[in-house]
Amino acid sequence: MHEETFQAMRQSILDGAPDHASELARRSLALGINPLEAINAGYVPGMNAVGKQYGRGQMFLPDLMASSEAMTAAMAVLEPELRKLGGQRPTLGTVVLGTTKGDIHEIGKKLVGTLLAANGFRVHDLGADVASETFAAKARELNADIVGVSALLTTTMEGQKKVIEALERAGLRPRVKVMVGGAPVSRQWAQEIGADGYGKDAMSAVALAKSLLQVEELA
Ligand code: B12
Repeated sequence: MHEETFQAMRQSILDGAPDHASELARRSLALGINPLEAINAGYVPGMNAVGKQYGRGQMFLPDLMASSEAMTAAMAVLEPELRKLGGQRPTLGTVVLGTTKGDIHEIGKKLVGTLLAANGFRVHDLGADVASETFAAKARELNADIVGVSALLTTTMEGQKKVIEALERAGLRPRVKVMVGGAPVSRQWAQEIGADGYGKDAMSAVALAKSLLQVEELA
């Protein structure tokens, strides 16, 4: 129904145009488009297309950065609306979230945090390029139920394993569940490193967090 708007959103990411991306986000809210649908049908496909073009050598690092700025601009408009969907629900559990050491990608991880918060989780986002010991220290401090670790580079996936090891050293496993995600991460990798679960996107991350804590699916 809103295909034209979604197409314009995809294009604003490909063009690396932050002002246009945020303008479209505002317009979509005015049209009554669900912010999550705008992200999933509009902006994320744009990021995926950018990733493919960069991988094929058809786009370069400055283009990648401009596209990520456009994505961040759109998210800045949509995030507060997503959070509102969470309302005043009781807290389902505490999640400590971050991207592994050496990895500065955080758009997807932020989206995971926003949706978890919108679904009633208390989320503490450590940001990107986070040392494994920092995950463990924060999990202890907040008495976290779940630690979520993002990695977007094949070279930083190993950091997810290091977080699990840091939690073990701190005596927090298996009480604290670990979920992992990020474009190069798979269910098989999650099993290999002894994580409790893998989420392919932000929606699955919410379902996974609920199932790890055995929380009933809320309507
Ligand atoms: C945007 C981007 C950047 C931005 C990041 C800006 C930022 N603040 O985040 C900038 C320009 C800075 C960047 C830099 C680099 N990038 Co980059 N980047 C991307 C790009 C195009 C999109 C990533 C993105 O935001 N996707 C959109 C979000 C919504 O999706 P997502 O991140 O996958 O997250 C979803 C799921 O994975 C999941 N998820 C994510 N985290 C978690 C965590 C948990 C717990 C769970 C359950 C789920 C989950 O849910 C999310 C929401 O649905 C990807 C290509 C791609 N398609 O992935 C390349 C890509 C990841 N980058 C790549 C590279 C090579 C780099 C650089 C090394 C480039 C360079 N030469 O310097 C640097 C790395 C610097 C560093 N040390 O980290 C490669 C990685 C190759 C590899 N396999 O290792 C990719 C795949 C591009 C390519 N095709 O070559 N990049």
